[in-house]
Amino acid sequence: MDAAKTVIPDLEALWMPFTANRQYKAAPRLLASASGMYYTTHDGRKVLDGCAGLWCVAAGHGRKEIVDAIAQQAATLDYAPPFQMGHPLEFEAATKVASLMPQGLDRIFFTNSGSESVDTALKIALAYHRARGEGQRTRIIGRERGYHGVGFGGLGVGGIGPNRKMWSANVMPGTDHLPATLNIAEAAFSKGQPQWGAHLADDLERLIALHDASNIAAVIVEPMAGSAGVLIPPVGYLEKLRAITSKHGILLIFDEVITAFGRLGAATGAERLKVTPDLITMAKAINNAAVPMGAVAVRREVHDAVINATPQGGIELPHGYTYSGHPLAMAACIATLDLYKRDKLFERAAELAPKFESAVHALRDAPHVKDIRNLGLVAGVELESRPGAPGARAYEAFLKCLELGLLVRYTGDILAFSPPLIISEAEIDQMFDTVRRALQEVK
Ligand code: PXG
Repeated sequence: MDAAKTVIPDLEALWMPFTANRQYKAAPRLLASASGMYYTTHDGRKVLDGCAGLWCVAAGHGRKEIVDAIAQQAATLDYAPPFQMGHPLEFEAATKVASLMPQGLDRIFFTNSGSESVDTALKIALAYHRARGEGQRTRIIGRERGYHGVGFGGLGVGGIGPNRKMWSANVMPGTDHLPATLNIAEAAFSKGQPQWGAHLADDLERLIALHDASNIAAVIVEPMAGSAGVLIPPVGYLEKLRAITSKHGILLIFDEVITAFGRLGAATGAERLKVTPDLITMAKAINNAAVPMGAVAVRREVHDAVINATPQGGIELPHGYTYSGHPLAMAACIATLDLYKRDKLFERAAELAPKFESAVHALRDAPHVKDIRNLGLVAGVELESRPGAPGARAYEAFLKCLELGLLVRYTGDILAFSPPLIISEAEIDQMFDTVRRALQEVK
């Protein structure tokens, strides 16, 4: 096919994000096209997408309904300024997104990425307390190993050391961190939510005693932490966080950039895990990643408090982006949410989850496997690190999988799986059979 003849372009000008630039450019890996469950590489090889791009292409690639909606919108209204002006699709999209959120979280702010959604949510939390005359509530609690994007706010509440290190003195101050919930010694090879670990939420009481509740605005956690290596919330843990935050007037923010829109077998992680926060951040699958887009869903009382604190005619929240509510992103969002509903993809994810769970846990006896964790259509396989070379084994497994026709994600020595929700049972087997073969070949 033509793709096989694609010439590799000059690679030098592009500074690639979160990439070992020199290593990559010495042996580049390019994707040329995608359809359904598969990418095609620049040299014409078909690769099964084991990670929905980057946890985002939930409906699979190149869906005609979404492509057509974007093309039609580009020809109708390419752009509209979002400040003091509006266009119909952004209101329609907000209503549709709101209809999928837990009850009460029905006010929607649009952004262009997960990082922007996080910083927006943090700003709204601070604005809310200020509006209520509690402007001293400024501290925000995150969690170790949490990933909340790369803005200075998200870095501040984030808990991934290497991401913070370079900017240590500049990340948002006034934070503190709960402990991460992963404990392999206690909960290795748990299927779904681990039984061990709910007590880790009690650390929030310790932080409240330290900082005083009157100074704390919000707690932000991923209901299931993806980026740092698939950390599943222990049974009862999120419930405790909810109870403690409510008791102390602290807002609870779920960062659902990965978990919203079907990944866990429901519209949101909140719905799947039966704990309702006050704000939810989203991006990625909100429009199948077809156009950059994010959103924040806000509990109505939080929204109303901020809106009503400013006199009529005043701008209630001095915040927003040139591309908030971008017409192409909105068109893609509406088409995507319609597709999820028509094809019952959230239900499909829930139905496939037991098969996915047994297939990934069958890798337990594969070489190097130290732990396996899963929830919905997400799984993490943690490998024993090679002595003196942390991360090397997972990187080699990633390369080997790619060679064998499977794209996976890796972080440290953890392989992460999050396929499009359209994956078939046969493709689930194909995916984990490939992983087994790759692990057998990795030293
Ligand atoms: N919050 C969460 C929970 C995320 O997973 C972001 C915020 C930031 O979103 P943007 O759109 O600004 O990138 C994310 C992003 C990985 C990986 O390898 C995951 C993300 C990004 C890059 C890599 O798991 N998630």
